[in-house]
Amino acid sequence: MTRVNEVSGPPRLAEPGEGISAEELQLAARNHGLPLEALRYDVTPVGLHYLLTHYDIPDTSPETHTLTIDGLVDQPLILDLAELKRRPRVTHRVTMECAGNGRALLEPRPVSQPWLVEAVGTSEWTGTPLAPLLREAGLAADAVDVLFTGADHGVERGVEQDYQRSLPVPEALREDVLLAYEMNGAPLLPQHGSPLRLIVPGWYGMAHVKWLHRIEVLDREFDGYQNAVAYRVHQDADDPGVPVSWIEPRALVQPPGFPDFMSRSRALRPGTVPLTGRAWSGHAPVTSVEVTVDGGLTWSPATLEAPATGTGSTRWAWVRWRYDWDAAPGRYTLSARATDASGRTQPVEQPWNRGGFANNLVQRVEVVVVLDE
Ligand SMILES: Nc1nc2c(c(=O)[nH]1)N[C@H]1C(S)=C(S)[C@@H](COP(=O)(O)O)O[C@H]1N2
Ligand SMILES: [Mo]
Repeated sequence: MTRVNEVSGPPRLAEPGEGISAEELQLAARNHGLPLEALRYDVTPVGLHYLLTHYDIPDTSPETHTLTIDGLVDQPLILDLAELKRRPRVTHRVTMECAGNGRALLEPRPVSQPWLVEAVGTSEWTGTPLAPLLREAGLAADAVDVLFTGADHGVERGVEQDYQRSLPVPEALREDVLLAYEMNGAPLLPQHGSPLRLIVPGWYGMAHVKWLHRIEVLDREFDGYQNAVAYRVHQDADDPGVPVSWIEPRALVQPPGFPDFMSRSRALRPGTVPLTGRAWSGHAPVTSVEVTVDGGLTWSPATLEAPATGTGSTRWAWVRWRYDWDAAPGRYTLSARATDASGRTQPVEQPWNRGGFANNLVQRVEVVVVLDE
């Protein structure tokens, strides 16, 4: 008899020079990125936000969906959506990035969802804070981890599972961690976790569990697949490494000029070119962005613009940067590099890890400045 653990094989590293496979393309077509021109919006329109779903989008219903809070609590709770909506309502603007962003640019390439740089987006998430609910349920003093379970189910490297991720108790009790039921003022769409998801501002995407239906308080560190096996920064499977958590600083360039259909290389006209883009970091606010137009030989400071005021807090949202470039005809490689208040910045040569996680290599944008014909 065939067992479920024979359904999918171990992860693989691409051979030198091996192109993107049909399997990677299949993942990339389901899980799209942010079209980079959408970096122009402070808040990403919902359909332009990147998407990542490990298994299938589950068949959930806002009418019948419930959230159970149990495990090491005095009083287990079961809440439906109407009850959650009657609780205090807050909105946070949060930049979310997949931990695997940039993976396809690594050498050797970990074979998985082949992101280049586009696995990012910023939304206004509305919901109710998690911490008061955990306190109401009566979190035990010896609680260690809080486990979040989604309604989606699949198999990954031979392990059949519901999508589950835990947070250490102090993180779960952070006041800005939300149980969100709206994205940009509308009910969550099916692909973004309808009707309820977790939002953990500042952490990579894998922590923001979609289709959330159970929260279980544990007296130990959760050792399930998505915490203990996947989402670790390590050199090989035998090395436990460190768990992926806070977002590393990154800046992206909003592509200037106009693209070539196939290569997406950019052409633009000579003169003063306002270069702009976004920068973010989960660890600490972005303090500076530098720009290079000569492939990294010289860097110049960009101006940071305060984010436009929206509803709710903006600490967790990307900022816009701007640099006016006096462009003469020729070929150029443009990059922007973010530094945050913790002193973290982006590498020009990326340290490698097995899963391709939490990398934040400086982006390279090839442009040619051409005269009008
Ligand atoms: N239940 C569930 N939650 C999930 C996932 C998933 O596959 N299942 N993917 C995670 C990952 S890896 C990312 S990057 C974000 C993506 O959120 P989005 O699709 O709304 O952009 O959701 C996270 N939450
Ligand atoms: Mo992700």
